[in-house]
Amino acid sequence: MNFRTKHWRHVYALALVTLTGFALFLSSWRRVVGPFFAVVQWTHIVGGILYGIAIIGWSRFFYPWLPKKSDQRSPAYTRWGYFILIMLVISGAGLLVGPSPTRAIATVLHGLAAAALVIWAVWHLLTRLPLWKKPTGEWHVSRRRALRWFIAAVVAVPVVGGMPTLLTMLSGRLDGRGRASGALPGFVPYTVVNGFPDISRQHWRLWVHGLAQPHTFTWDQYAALPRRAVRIDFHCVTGWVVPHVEFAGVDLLEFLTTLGWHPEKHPWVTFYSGDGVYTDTLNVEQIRQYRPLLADSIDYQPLPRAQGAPVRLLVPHMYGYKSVKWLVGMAVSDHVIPGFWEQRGYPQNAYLGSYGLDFGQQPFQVQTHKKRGHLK
Ligand SMILES: Nc1nc2c(c(=O)[nH]1)N[C@H]1C(S)=C(S)[C@@H](COP(=O)(O)O)O[C@H]1N2
Ligand SMILES: [Mo]
Repeated sequence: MNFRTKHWRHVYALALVTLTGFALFLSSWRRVVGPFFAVVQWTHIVGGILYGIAIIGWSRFFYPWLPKKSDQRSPAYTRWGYFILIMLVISGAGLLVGPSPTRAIATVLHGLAAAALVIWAVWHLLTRLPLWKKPTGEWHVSRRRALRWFIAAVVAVPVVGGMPTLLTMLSGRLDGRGRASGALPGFVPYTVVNGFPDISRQHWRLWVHGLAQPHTFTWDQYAALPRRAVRIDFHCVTGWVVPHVEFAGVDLLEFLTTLGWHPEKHPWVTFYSGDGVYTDTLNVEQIRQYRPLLADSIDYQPLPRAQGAPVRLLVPHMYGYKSVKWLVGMAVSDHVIPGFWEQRGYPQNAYLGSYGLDFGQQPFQVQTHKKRGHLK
């Protein structure tokens, strides 16, 4: 097969996997993708598997190796490209099927390889630019070439735009000391507003509506409540995992029960973020089964601002989007009020495995360490 055909077929396949990958990782893109999140996720996974089989199993037919005695570029150039792609395929497989610690490592490798691929691809694009000019010196823009550059731009803009988020995630994981954003290593501190709300304990209030009478807690009143800690693996639907992380705070079920909650009358609870936009919901069965926390501490430190300070919700064994950050209020109701991501097509019951991806999950178990309710 001719080199050009092979090359472009390969570029289109790669563009599909790259675009869907960044659409999964970047929350700005996930908002656009909305209800098609699962479609994008499966396109990325199935596409990635087929692509992996093609470049590992049939590399000679599928990967655009340069003709042996090419005078254009040294073969090292294409070998590096091949190496990066293999790393992406292997780490992708680790993300898909591994247990949490494997997935945590795979996240870093997948991110590193993705960053390397973007750098490689940008350099590749730039070094191809002179070909716009014909040897005779006149400009040559065929329709096909214009289309290809258009596709390249469509892929490059979001992908290059997503690099800072990717590099932030990687730097946090690699140096292991957290990042400028203040989040713990391994977490990708998402926000759907511009920046992270800055709510001091002094100014923070937690209101509860829908009960016989409304309640408002100050920090001091909240801090006097009985405490509990839970150790979990924190999963985001996008695939990243932070294994063995301990959150501490106030047990939601005990909290609401003490306030006189009648779940048979008002089985639904809606949680509100101080960012003014983000919400999420749980029902009484979910609260009884998963025992969420009002969490103010993570790995024995006060919750960092980027991760929802002073208090966030933490729903163990459900995907991260259920765990509302900068929690400022909750309301009980007799019907469901779909949360931010639920309005955009995510399942309300987001237990791990909702998307059928968590092959390595342990059976669910509530862990309580009554004495370890660290508060600083
Ligand atoms: N207020 C608010 N809470 C939020 C989000 C958000 O964007 N805004 N993102 C959710 C998602 S999708 C995830 S994965 C986790 C990320 O938690 P982290 O910031 O501790 O990494 O927060 C969840 N809670
Ligand atoms: Mo998430």
